[in-house]
Amino acid sequence: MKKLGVPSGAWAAEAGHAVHSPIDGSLIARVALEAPQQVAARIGAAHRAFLAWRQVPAPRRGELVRLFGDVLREHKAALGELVSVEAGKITQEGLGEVQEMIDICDFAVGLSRQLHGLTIASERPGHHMRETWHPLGVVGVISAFNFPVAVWAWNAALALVCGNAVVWKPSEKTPLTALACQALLGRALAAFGDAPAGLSQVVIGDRAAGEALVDDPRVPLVSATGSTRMGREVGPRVAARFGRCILELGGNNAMIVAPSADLDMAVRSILFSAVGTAGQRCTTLRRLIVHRSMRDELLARLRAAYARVRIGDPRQDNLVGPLIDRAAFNAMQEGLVQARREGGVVSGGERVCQAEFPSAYYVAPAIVEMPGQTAVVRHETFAPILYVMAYDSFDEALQLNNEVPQGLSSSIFTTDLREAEAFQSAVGSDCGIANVNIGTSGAEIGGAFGGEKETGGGRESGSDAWKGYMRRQTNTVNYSRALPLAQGIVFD
Ligand code: UN1
Repeated sequence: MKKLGVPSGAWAAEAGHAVHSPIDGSLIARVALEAPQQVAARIGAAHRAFLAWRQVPAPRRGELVRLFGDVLREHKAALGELVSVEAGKITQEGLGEVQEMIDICDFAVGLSRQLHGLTIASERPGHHMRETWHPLGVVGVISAFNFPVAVWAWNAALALVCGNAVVWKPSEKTPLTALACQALLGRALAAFGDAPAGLSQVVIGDRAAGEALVDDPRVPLVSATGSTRMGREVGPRVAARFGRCILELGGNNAMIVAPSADLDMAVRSILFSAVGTAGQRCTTLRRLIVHRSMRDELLARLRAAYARVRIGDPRQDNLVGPLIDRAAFNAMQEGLVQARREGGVVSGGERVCQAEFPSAYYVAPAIVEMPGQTAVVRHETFAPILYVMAYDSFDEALQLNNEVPQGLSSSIFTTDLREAEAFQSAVGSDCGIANVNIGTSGAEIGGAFGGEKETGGGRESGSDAWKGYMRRQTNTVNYSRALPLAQGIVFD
């Protein structure tokens, strides 16, 4: 592709990588793509910034993130709107995504006065042991189109208070929101005053730029969000140079609806989880495992709820906006064809709003009754398709929940305490997230976010996920005048 003679991210009419709005398919910008050498230069600058930043006391680093949270509060509406324009999210969800950024900033500020280590009892007299957490280095962040700003913020807010620099490669589908975030962080940096230059960088680039980030030994941690296919490439490449990865890959999230479930709550919850963000969250509800005795009633209520869902321009009063692009639409249609072939009965799924938006891809969310958990159900199709399967025993429901390759989010609707606890026990759901009486999506930042199996095993956001962004050091200090060896070894 022809390179623009202007800095990356600059708007230009004549050349560069085209950015389209999924709302109407229109061209909204062209951005220059950076070559691998430019990525390497950014990593070098970020590394230099890290060498200074790691010496700044953590609570002072927290002040930068506090200022960033303030800037985000001030510009929440504008950034939320840009998320709608570039990623197609409805206004509420665009705003919600920015709120998630603000929340993680608050969390990280508190964390900046903690970053707790341990003191450990030594077996030797006159010795003490402790565990210390140190800054790690440059953190590479690779993010997907569906959470174009929040996922970066989860990583960046923690990485910055942990004393690291950040190099971010956003999805090629959403470079504008990334540049906006970088500009907003720039305001916080200006207010902060003396942060080292180059602490936070954005790389607008294609696959080659991503590879340059993944392969660079100056990047000890790569936090990558996207498809399992992407993770299968990134993971081994980072491991080959003994780097560390936080992988947030595909989800194929299920909800069990048990005989004792509160159906009113279940229906509302299914609706948000399955059709919210047009089915393009990694936590989207894709599999509904419903007790056979409730199946017909739940399906009838769901169909009624689906029929009322307003689909259209995400900036208007609608609940479902567009799919990101034509490829997403095609993948959805292929999924539905395969589902029919495997015995599924499909309702919905067709293209809508075509007259108003001939170059955009709006769909009616689909409900697919399946005879069992066939191949298509075990595969994550990033679109609003809800597969419905019946179960007879709780064990069978649990087995269906667990027998897919992905392991991100799961939930059960039940008022039976035994089922609720069993679902969250060691022999229950095998997912990173297991909820009771709420849906699979819409996690708060306070908990660790991530999943098992093909979801990649990484944890981001709350709890002690910050430890993934630091290096652990074990310290043993001898304050005696003797030199005892561990394990009682005598060596003289
Ligand atoms: C994602 O879809 O990539 O739980 C992240 C949720 C959000 C994050 C989803 N807090 O739906």
